[in-house]
Amino acid sequence: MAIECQRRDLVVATNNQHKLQEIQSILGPRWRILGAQDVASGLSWDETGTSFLENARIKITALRGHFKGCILADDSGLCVDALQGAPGVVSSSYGGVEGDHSRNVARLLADLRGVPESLRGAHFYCLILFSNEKGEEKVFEGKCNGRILESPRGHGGFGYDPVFAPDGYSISMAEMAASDKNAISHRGLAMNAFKEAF
Ligand code: ITT
Repeated sequence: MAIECQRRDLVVATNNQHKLQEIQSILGPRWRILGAQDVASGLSWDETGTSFLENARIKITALRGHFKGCILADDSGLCVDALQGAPGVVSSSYGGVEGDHSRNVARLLADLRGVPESLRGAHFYCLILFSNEKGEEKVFEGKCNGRILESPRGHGGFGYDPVFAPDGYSISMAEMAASDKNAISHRGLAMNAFKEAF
């Protein structure tokens, strides 16, 4: 499918401000990134899908009734080997409260208490679903391998960044400069594939 989009406005179907900032910084000034609240104040959706793709489609569908142009949805999460891929698609509510990053991290560390470093492998995964004004879709993916630390480190990024050390690094993602995170992150890789498609 040849992707066509006449405008440089891109609405991202997210209510996560950190994601919006990362996406704006990865795509650069050629694009004006708007969030869900910019086109449909108060809009929310239930992420009831059993896969990243299903959840991304739920986000696009929720926004499509409010915006006819190009929409992009990011569904992402952390998959931990020792937890058989959990929290995965429920990463944002793992600690019991949707979007509460501190609770999510606390539950993850509790689940992994006593698990040695060699068994703390994990990866971040990001699926980007793009829908143009004709409703044509394309998927982009990115993955970042690493391991879960014993305790939180750093204040950058969001979500599980303070407890995730990417492969080849001794620091957490929350200790990295934003540009360094974007160069290796699941979202950075997926968004760069998206960028190349235009
Ligand atoms: P939207 O649904 O509004 O986009 P969300 O934060 O709920 O925002 P997801 O449903 O995609 O987004 O859930 C992703 C969760 O995975 C997110 O809340 C974090 O807990 C975690 N996550 C995703 N990308 C991350 C990153 O780059 N660094 C740290 N944690 C991340």
